[in-house]
Amino acid sequence: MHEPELPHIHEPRELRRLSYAALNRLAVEIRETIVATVSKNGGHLASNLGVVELTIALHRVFDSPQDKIVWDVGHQCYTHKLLTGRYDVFPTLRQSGGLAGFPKYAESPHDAFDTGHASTSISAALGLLAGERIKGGTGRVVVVIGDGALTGGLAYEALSHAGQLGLPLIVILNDNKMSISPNVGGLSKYLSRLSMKARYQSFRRKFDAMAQRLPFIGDVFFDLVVRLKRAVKAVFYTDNFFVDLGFEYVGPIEGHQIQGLERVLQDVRKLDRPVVVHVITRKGKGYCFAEQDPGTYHGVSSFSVSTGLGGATPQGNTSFTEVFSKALLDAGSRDERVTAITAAMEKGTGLSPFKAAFPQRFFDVGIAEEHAVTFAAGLAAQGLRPVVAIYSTFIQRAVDQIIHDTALQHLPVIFALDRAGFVSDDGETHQGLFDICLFRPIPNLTILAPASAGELALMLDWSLAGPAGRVSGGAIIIRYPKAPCPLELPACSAPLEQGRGVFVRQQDTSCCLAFTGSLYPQVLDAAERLAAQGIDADLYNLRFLKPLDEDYLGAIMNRYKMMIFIEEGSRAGGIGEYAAELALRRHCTAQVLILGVPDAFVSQGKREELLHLNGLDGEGIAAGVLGFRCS
Ligand SMILES: Cc1ncc(C[n+]2csc(CCOP(=O)(O)OP(=O)(O)O)c2C)c(N)n1
Repeated sequence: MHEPELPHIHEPRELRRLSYAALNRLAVEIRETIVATVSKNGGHLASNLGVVELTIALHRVFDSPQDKIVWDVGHQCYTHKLLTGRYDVFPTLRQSGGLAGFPKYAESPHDAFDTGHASTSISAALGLLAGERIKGGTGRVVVVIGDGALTGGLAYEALSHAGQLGLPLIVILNDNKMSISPNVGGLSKYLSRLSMKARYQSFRRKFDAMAQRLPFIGDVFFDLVVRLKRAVKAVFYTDNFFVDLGFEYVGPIEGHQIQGLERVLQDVRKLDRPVVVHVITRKGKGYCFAEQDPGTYHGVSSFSVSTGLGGATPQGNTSFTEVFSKALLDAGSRDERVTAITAAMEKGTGLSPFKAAFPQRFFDVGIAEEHAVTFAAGLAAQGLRPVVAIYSTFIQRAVDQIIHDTALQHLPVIFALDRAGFVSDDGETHQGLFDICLFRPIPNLTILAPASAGELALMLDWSLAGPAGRVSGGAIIIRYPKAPCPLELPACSAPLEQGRGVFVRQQDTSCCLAFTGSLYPQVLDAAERLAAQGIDADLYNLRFLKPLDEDYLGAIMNRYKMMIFIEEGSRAGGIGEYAAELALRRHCTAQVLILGVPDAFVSQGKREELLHLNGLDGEGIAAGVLGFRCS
C-alpha cells in the first residue's frame, strides 16, 4: 500500500521527484479526486478525466508559471489546479466563493489566461509569447486546445498569424473526437485522417519486417514493394494543413502514457518554430460511465459515483429549455420551413428531439456562433424559418452577425436565447446578463421575454408566423433563463400585441412592478412581502423588451406613483434605463426605480444566491421598493 502522493504536491516541480510508477498511481488518485468532487459539486467531468496524463507530463516538462499553459475553454483544468497548489481547496470547486471551474489568473499565477468561451487560446497564447519575447524573456507558451474548440473560427485566425510570426508556440491538439456531442465538420474528418497516419506507420513497420524476411528480393519485386508502399501512403497521408500554415506537426501520439508524452514534449520544447502536437485521448478515461457516454458526462450535476446516476428532477419542474424544445418540435411538424441551428450545444439547448424528427432541417455547425448566425440569415433569405438556439453568453460572439447579416437585411431569424440571466456555478464567463443591453439598440430587432410555458410557446409561434400585421419584421430574440418554467399563468396566454406587456395582477394601486419574464416568481414573492407591509403592487409582465409601444407604456407610467422596472440583466443599457428616459421625455408622473444587475461581472454561485446578492430575489425586490418609497 502506497502513501497518497497528491496531497504532497504543492508545486508542479515536485512532480519531477516521482518515478513513472508513482506518476501512474498519482493519475489514479487525481481521477478519484475529480470524480468524488464533481459527483458532489457538479462540473465538467469527462473532459477532465481525459487530460490527466497530459497535464502531468506538461507540468514535468515545462516550468509553470514562468512557462505558461493556456487551456482552451478551460473546462479541463482540474488536474492543472490540483497540481498547482489547490488540492486543499479543491472541495470548494464551483461553490460560491470557492475555486473556479475555469482558469483564473486572480486565483493563481499558474492560470496564465482566463478562459470559459471556446477557441481563444491560440490567440491569447500567441500574444503572451510575442509579449514575452518583446520583453526579452525566454519563457515558453503552450496551448491545450480540443478538437471541438478547434472548430471555432478564431482558432484559425490565430493559427494563420502564428504561422506568419514563426514564434515557438506549442499547440497541443487534444483530439478525443468529441465536442460536447461527437465532433462535427470537415476538420474532425481531417483529424481522423491524420490519426490514420499512426495506423499507416504500424502497417509500414510490419510490411518492412515481412519484406526483410523474404530471401533474395530481386529488383522487380523491390520496385513492386516500393510502389505498393507509396500507394498505401497516399491513402493515409494528404498534405498536412498545419504544416502548410507554417507549423511543425508531431503526432498523432497516445495521450495516456506519461513517459511517451514527456519524451515528445521535451523534444518540441527545444524547437524554435511553432509546432502542433496532435495527442489522442479518451474523453471520460478511467470512469466507466463517462467513458461509455462522454457526451452525457461532459458537464454534470451531482451524481452517485457507484451508479453514475444523478438525483431525480423534482416532479413538475419543467424547464424553459424543455418547453422550448417541445414547442419547436410542434412548430417543425406544422411548418416545413422551420429549421434549427446549434453551435455545438444540441442537448443543452433542447434540440435533440427536433434533430431526431427532422434530421434534414437540423444543423450542428460546431463551436462557430458567428457562422451559425450568418448561415441562418442565408436560410432566412431563402424563405426558410431558421431558429438559432444558443446560450445568451455565447451569442456575445455574434453581435456583428446579428447586426450586419440579419437585422440590417430584415431577415426573419429567430434566436432562442437560453441561459439568459444568472447561470449557476460557471461564473463570470457564463452569465447571460448582457443580451438585453447588446441587442436593444439594434433596429429591426424584437426582443421577447416569456414568463411562463404557455407564453414561451406563444412567442415562438408568433415569431414563426412572420411579419404580417407587425410594425417591424426582422429578427426576433426570445430570452429565457435556466430555471423551472411556471406552467399556468392565464394572463400570459393572451395574444401578443406588438410592444405591449400584460398585467398579471391589476388592482389599480399606486405602485407597479414591471418585470422581465424570468423574474416572475421573484416578483410574485416580492408582492406578497410588500402586501405584508401594507403596500399593494400591480404586476406588469413586459413581454416585449423591444420594440416598446411608447404610448402604451407612457400611459401606464402616468397611472402610477411608482414604477419599478425589474430585469435579470445588466442595468446599464437595459429596459429600465430606456423606460426612465421615456418617462422623462414624456413628463410621466410616475417615479421610476430600476432594479437590475450593477456594473460588475458576476462571479460563481447558484442562480438563487446570485439573485439574492444582486437584490433581485423576492426579498431584495421588496427591500428595493420599500427603500425607494421612504426616500
Ligand atoms: C464560444 C463557446 N461556445 C460553446 C461553448 C460550450 N462548450 C464548452 S466545452 C465544449 C466542447 C469542447 O470540446 P473540445 O474542445 O473538444 O474539448 P473536450 O471537452 O472534448 O475535451 C463546448 C461546446 C463554449 N465554452 N464556448
